[in-house]
Parts: sequence; C-alpha cells; structure tokens
Amino acid sequence: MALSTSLASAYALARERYAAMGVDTEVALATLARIPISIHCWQGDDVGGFESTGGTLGDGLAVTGNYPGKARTPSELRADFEKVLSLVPGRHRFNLHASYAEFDGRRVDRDALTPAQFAGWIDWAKDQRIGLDFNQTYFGHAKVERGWTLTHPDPGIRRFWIEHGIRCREIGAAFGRALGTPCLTNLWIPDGMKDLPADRRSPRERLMESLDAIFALRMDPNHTVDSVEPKLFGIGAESYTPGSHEFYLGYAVSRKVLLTLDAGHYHPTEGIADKISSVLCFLPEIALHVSRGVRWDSDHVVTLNDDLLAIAQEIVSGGYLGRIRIGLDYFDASINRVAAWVIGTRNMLKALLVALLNPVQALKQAELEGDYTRRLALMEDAKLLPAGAVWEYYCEGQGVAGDIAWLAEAQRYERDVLSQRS
Ligand code: RNT
Ligand code: ZN
Repeated sequence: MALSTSLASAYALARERYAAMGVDTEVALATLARIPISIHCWQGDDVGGFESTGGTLGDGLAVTGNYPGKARTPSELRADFEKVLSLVPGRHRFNLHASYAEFDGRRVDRDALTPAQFAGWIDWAKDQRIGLDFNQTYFGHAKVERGWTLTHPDPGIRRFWIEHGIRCREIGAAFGRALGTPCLTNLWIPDGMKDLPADRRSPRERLMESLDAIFALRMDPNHTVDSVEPKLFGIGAESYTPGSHEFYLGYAVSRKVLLTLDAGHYHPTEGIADKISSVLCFLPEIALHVSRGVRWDSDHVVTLNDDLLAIAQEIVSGGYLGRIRIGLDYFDASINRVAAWVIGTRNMLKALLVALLNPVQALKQAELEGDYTRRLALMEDAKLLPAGAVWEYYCEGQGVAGDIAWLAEAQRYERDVLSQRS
C-alpha cells in the first residue's frame, strides 16, 4: 500500500529522532507485529454467554450499562469480532469462556462439556486464522451455591466443578490441536466471603485439593497450558477469598502451572507491573489480564495510562516477550462494544510500541554507571518522542485505519449492523 506523503515524512522524521536515542523503529515495529494479544470474547455480550443456565451473572462479576446492540448469538459475536480484527493491526487470538458453548438443541451441563459444543468456534477460528484461548466458567450457574464452587464444603458440588475444570482442559487441548497453537486455559473462581470468615484454612485446603484433582492429568503443552488467576476480593467477597495472591503463587510454583496477573485484582494502589520480574524468577511463563479498575475491580476499558505503560515497559525491558501471554479482561456495556474492544486492544498495542521505542539500552547503561541524573533525564525526554507517527505508519502498513479514522468505521458498523438488533 502506498503511504500517504505526510505520513511517510512524519515517520522518516520520527525514525531519525529515535535513531539519535539508539532506537531502531523498524526493529520495534517488526517485534510489535509478532506479539499476539488474547482478546476476550466477553466484551461483546456483557459476559452473557449462550447457555441460559438459570444462573445470573452476579457470582463476583458485574457489568453496568445497557448500550444497544450487544451480540445475542454466537454468529453475531463472531461477526462483531471480525470487525474488531479489521480495526486492530497485527494477528491476535480470541479468548473464550466455557459459557459460550453452542448446544444445537442438545444441552449438556458444565460438567459434561466436550469439544463438540465448541466446533463452531474452532471452525471459525480456523477460517480467521486465529488461535483460541479458554476459561472455565465458575459463575452464572445455579451450582455456584452461596458463592462457592471449588471450595464448597459439599463434596458433591465440588465434584461437579472439578469435572467442569477437567472438561475445559480437554476442550482447551482440542483447540490447540485443531489450530496448531497452544491454548491457555485459565481458571478463576469467585469463591469468597462477604464478611469475616470463621475459618480461613478449610476453604483453602479444599481449593488445593480440588485444583490437584483438576490438574492431575498432564496435558501436552503443545496443545494447552493451564493458568490460575488470584484475586484479593470481589463483589460479595469483600472480606476473604481463598484464591488469594499468595495461595495461587504458591500453587503455580509448586504445581508448575502459569499464574495470571489481573490488573484489577489487587489493592487500589498496587500495580501488577512490579510483580512481573518477581514471579518470573520462579515461573517459566505467566499470563496477564490487562484491565482497568476504577476504585475497585470495575473492569473499565483499558486506556493508555501510566499503569498500562508500566506493564508494557516491564514486559519489554525485562526481555519477557516470549514468557508472557498478554490477554485483556474488561467489559463495558455503556458504550459501543465493538469500539470498546478496539480502543482497549489498540491501547495495549500502543503501550507495547512505546515500550519497544524506549531507549532501554541507554537507560540501563546510565543506571549501571550510577548516573541517575542521566537516567531520569532520558526517561523524561523519551516521553515526548514521536511515537504517534510510528504508530500511524504501523497501522497504515498493516492496512488498518489510523487513529480517529477507525472510529468512523466502527460507527458505520454500528449504524448498519448493531443498531438493527433489538
Ligand atoms: C474476574 C476475573 C476473570 C473474569 C473473566 C470473565 O474477576 O478477572 O478473569 O473477568 O473470566
Ligand atoms: Zn481476569
């Protein structure tokens, strides 16, 4: 594609400016083009899924807003996501939840799911040439009794959810086999206590046993890898969660599964960026749920803020690109959902680009030499370097609309497709 002249000259100037800082923009862009983002399916339909199990979302999750046009069927969700893919540069993945099963008239409960209920998703992913990731769904179901699943005191209920955990790992493996790219199967449970527990120990010990039963069977890592996702609190679980950070960190390290760090799952001023290089001392690989909490784990659309830039910077400057599976986790039902998807994904990519354009070598050198004045000066001066011109050049080269321009396309889709839905 021929570049517009003003874009080409803006990029040429940017390239020179970065070169003067010892940064090669071409290398940065080639690297960025190879980073897949695992984009969550649940932004498209407010975490609804397609099962209608009699459960309500609740169970530790809340979506607010009633903007019109949400996807009501798997084919609508797929169509909406195809639109998203056309507005985001690079090649990405789709992250499904078990509640997005398709039953074709023969309903099965969550403890009996098989890859058959996901055949439509696999065919579509093949067609789109994208990989799939997966999640057990431990919410929105009548058996999330008193808010408990894998930690429930009743062994029958625990067994049901253990079976679900195992079935989902098998489905994840089927995704990986069919698509030739390993699926991340991520486990999060809402279990917890609204008020002060009398017994913090037993639920944790039950959780450990339940998880051991789920992960007992080894799976080929070329097909699926497992991850566990801690959370310090939740709606209705304000006082205690058995699956806390320490619990799952210990579990992941001792059982050799991945740990998923969700940006919204910690105390309000506690970021996940600084955790990355610590946990990667002890785990070969981790996963991220990049999200944005506002006052609580509210899962707002990811914006290009300091937290996001810090996460991207840690991934890049730590040399961890091959060891971190970057996924998104947010759901806003108060704005156009396709646009919400696009904004958050483009922001993740922009943050990675800014990190890739950072004069990391020069910064590390200044630090090694103990020249902290130079380190701070470089860090600050790098902030206004023309990353925007590099981003626009990248979008155009990838055949994707640039900033502002993409919105017109999303609005056209809203007018022609989304607004026709009742
Ligand atoms: C909940 C967790 C979890 C969910 C999704 C829908 O707090 O972050 O990852 O958001 O599985
Ligand atoms: Zn999450």
